[in-house]
Amino acid sequence: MMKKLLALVLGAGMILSLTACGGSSSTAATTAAPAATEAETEAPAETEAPAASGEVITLRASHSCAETHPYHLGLQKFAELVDQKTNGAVKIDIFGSAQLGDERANIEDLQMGTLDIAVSSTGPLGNFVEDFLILDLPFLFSNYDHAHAVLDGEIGQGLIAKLDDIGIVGGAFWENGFREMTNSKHPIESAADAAGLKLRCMENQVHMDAFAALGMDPTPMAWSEVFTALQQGVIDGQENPIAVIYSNKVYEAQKYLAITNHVYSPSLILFSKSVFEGLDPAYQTALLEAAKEAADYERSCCEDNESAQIEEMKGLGLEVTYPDVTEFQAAMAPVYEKYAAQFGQENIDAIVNYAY
Ligand code: EAX
Repeated sequence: MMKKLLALVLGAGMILSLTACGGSSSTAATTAAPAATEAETEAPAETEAPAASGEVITLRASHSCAETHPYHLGLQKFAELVDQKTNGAVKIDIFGSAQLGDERANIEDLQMGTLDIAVSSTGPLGNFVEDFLILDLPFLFSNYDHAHAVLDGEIGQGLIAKLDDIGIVGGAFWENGFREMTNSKHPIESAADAAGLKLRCMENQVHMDAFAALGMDPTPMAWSEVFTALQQGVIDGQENPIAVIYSNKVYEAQKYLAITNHVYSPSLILFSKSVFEGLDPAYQTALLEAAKEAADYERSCCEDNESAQIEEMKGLGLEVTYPDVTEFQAAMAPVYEKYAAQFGQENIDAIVNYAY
């Protein structure tokens, strides 16, 4: 089974096509937002049900990546769809680069109702809903199709339903992507080369256990602090999907990129339950429909440019290696043993063997 995963994971890493994001995304939704009324300029972003007067409702959406990253492009598409579905009654203001806080802080603010919408990787979610941690097991997903089938099917939708218990409405699974390793010390050609590196990781216990199993020094850190920490040499490296490495210019602070595809990282578009339930039911439906309809576009923005972005970063001086991940997978045995006891082997097998 694990060998099948290896072949498919490497296949996923090698055959990504060079096509642009599916369709163009309008920036209208983020530039034509109506002049904020007195009430809107007085944050917090708590949003009440629409007044009979047809007043425009403006919801604030946060994410932690650059404005060229698929999270931002996906939110622009989402805003366009919401505008269409509500005949202009609901506008989305998008705040990228962690202007409204990092992913974990955004999740807390959604719970409190002080933030309306956030796009976040599922990495921090395991601190709020432990069941999400199963998705972070290394080499769990064989390729993008496998991941999408699991997440958009009963397993993923079952996890989304659990967000209700923590005051959040899950809109839909979007994508972060297969995660790769960068560092400033030396090329990673084997698992032995990874050992000893001080690697920034997300605030996620499964990731920390996985990198420790490789003999690395996992250092959890909010994403907005990483670039400076890399520049200062506080950490040797980090790991993220190509779209994050490229759009956040991580290559300017790193010398080496290893294509390991060691974890598939989903993301989610999330709504504050208190804000969502305060909206007209028709607007609630519009938000959920738009979240799902924007998913394919956002995923294509992650996947379709990976090869071209890798080539461009090579041209900018990044040295790229393609290590044999068999050793990396073998090192994960104790991590799988630990989490089989926590999540249930049958639940891990259900994902690994999911028909797609
Ligand atoms: O969600 O924290 C991370 O490494 C995330 O992958 C990134 O912020 C995109």
